[in-house]
Amino acid sequence: MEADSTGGNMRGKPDVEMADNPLEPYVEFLRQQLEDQDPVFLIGVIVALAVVIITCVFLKYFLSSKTVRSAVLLVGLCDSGKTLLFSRLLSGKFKRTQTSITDSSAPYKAKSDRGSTWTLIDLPGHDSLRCQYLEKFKSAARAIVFVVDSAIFQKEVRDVSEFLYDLLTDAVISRNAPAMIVVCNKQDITMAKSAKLIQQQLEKELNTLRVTRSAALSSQDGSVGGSLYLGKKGKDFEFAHLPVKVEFVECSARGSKGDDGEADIKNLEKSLAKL
Ligand SMILES: Nc1nc2c(ncn2[C@@H]2O[C@H](COP(=O)(O)OP(=O)(O)OP(=O)(O)O)[C@@H](O)[C@H]2O)c(=O)[nH]1
Ligand SMILES: [Mg+2]
Repeated sequence: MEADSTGGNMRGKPDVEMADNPLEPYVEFLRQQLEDQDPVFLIGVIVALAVVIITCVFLKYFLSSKTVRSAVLLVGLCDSGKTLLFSRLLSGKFKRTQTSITDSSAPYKAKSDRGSTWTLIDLPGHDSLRCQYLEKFKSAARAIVFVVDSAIFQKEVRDVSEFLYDLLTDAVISRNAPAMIVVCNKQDITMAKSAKLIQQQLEKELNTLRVTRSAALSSQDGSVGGSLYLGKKGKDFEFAHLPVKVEFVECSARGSKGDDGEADIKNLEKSLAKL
């Protein structure tokens, strides 16, 4: 009797739930329909569902891998003006700077209608620190702002080219292809070279460097052409030949009116607004 009444309860409970569950008639209807269907039709439905799920997973992966790259890196030789640019882009204010020994980062809102927010990261330019900081942040780079001191460019052309060559031939950077903006800074100084001239000189230097670097590599490990070749083979090097878009802009983080005046960084802000 007892077992019977317990069994009755156990049998009765789902009945009550079934009656309470508003979806039950639909589930029942669906089950009926599925039972009546042709197996080929069912396989078709399963395949279609699988395609939808795989597409969703793929889209999620694709979109998230894009959003991860939200860093705008400020790189360049020592004293080129990265830290002052960092301050001007974020607050517009002039700041006395000292050689950076670590990175600084802050959210930067682009001056566009979309107003996307990127993480602006100022990296130290000193040769002994440069590589380790670049390693740390390069995979997150959506854009690389390569800052050049246009006033002493002639003296630094070799070092600037070597640094730029390392960036452009880096496996991670060339795979992710972040936008590359070469900022020809310190245009307030009379001796400053124009962006056009800097571009031409860098093309000339990189043309030589890609020969000397690949020759050095092949004599080291016996391989020929193992590393990434910059530009088009058999043609003089031009930035336009690269898969990465390289843009040259003129700027002055200090501005023409000195420390108290505003910076002249409109060109850089325009480029950052296009990211
Ligand atoms: N005249 C002039 N001076 C500038 C300009 N931008 C930066 N400077 C000065 O250049 C010096 C170096 O600037 P920083 O911003 O510290 O240079 P940095 O690239 O951060 O240098 P590291 O941290 O050593 O890699 C400072 O005295 C700045 O005031 C500019 O557009 N014009
Ligand atoms: Mg600095």
